[in-house]
Amino acid sequence: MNTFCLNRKRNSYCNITQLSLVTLLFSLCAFTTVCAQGAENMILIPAGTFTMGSDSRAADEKPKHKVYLDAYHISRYEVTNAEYYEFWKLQAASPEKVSQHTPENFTHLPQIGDWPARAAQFPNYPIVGISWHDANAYAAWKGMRLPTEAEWEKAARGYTDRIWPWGNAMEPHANTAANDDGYENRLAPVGSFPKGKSYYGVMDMAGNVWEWTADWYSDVYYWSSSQAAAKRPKKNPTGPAVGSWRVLRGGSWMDNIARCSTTFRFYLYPNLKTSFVGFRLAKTAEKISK
Ligand SMILES: [Ca+2]
Ligand SMILES: [Ca+2]
Repeated sequence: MNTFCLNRKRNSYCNITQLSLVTLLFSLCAFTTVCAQGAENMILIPAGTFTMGSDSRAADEKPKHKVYLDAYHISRYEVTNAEYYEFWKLQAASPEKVSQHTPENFTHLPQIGDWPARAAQFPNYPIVGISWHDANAYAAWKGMRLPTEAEWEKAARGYTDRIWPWGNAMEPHANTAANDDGYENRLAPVGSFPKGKSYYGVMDMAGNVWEWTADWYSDVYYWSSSQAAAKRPKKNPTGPAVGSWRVLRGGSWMDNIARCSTTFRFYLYPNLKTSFVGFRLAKTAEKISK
């Protein structure tokens, strides 16, 4: 793991102007070979069937049913401020675009801060204050996409039926609203909870920031998938065809641990920019022809 890109300490270049400060950051980053979304930090999730949903939790998570997914990659970490800054600064040639993809400021939350200063101040913290559209634009720029809801859930729970990415015990292995996780009422740098990694090694799938997925939300999606699965498990489902809200998964620093489970489903209007929503990337694995 790259120590610069995942350094937990705040840097102290406070007397330099915002832009030169951020430029300095990325000059340094260029000398390193690994940032959070480097190729080695895209985790291959093998093809196969997994169990989606839960029989014992919220109504929209029911019932358990089988879903088949082709192999895909998902990013080990939530996308960081430093990474998003690389994308954002390239929009500078178009005032319309730079405005469109500028994260929301959180002056009242100094632990998150204003953009772009926070890209240098907190480079390894997850990007927040971005809409679903911003997340999509970033993913496309990286040649990737957002995970589907099914891809997100498989990466979080593996082939087991884990309630949380690490298992079924309610332990402080995630940045939630609890006071015992080391990050009280604030974000944590990505990858701060190695004991909370999923079966596949994906980090922060519980807590820290909610993560936009590609899918529209429907409260009967799991039920309708289960009806189809009774004949044959759905293959690479992409969610409802239409909707008003996009699905978010995993819970955040503002949520109790129950909402950070591997099956809990949340949703927001896609144009909302909040202090508790970020995203991670996915990419379909290339098929090797014989
Ligand atoms: Ca916390
Ligand atoms: Ca998360």
